[in-house]
Amino acid sequence: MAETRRLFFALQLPKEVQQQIIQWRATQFPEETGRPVAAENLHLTLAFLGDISAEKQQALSLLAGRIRQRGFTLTIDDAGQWVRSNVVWIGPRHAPLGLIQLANMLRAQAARSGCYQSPQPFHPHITLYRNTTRAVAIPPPGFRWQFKVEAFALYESVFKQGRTRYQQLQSWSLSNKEE
Ligand code: 2AM
Repeated sequence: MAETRRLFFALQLPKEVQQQIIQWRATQFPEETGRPVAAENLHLTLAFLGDISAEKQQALSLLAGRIRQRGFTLTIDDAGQWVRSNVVWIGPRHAPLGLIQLANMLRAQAARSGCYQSPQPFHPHITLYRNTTRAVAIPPPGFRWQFKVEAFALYESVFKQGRTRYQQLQSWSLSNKEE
């Protein structure tokens, strides 16, 4: 069988925002909340591709490189828990149009290339904890991180020595002018 890799398109968070989020997380949630996602793994998924071949990866990279879109500002000011997938997340209360357009484009390209896409609407989020088996108290509104998004990237999910790491394989700039 041809070798496959587990891939997804995502936005990387600025390093300082990753650090601020994990510091805030430590003050807001008790230790038993779940399995915390490591700072360097915090990201916002745009389109999940699943386990795909090198050929399909190449085709999807080519299509991603043809996307012409301006950058946008992202504000992270919402949080919640999904009981079905056992995660606690943060995300934007109002997703910018640029984010929705980018994710929809990548998801449509993925679907046309045969990568299953969930029929659920895109809900932009950054997973903070996994394996949250109990109800978690969500911090009240008031927290906020804001940053410019000027690129998106293709990541591989690598599981090694009991740990998952998201490795950036390729990235594309969004045009400099903000929308
Ligand atoms: P999650 O954080 O909500 O679990 C790498 O695994 C990234 O792809 C994560 O952001 C994860 O989202 C997302 N992901 C994993 N499996 C997925 C699936 N079946 N459908 C959509 N996104 C998925």
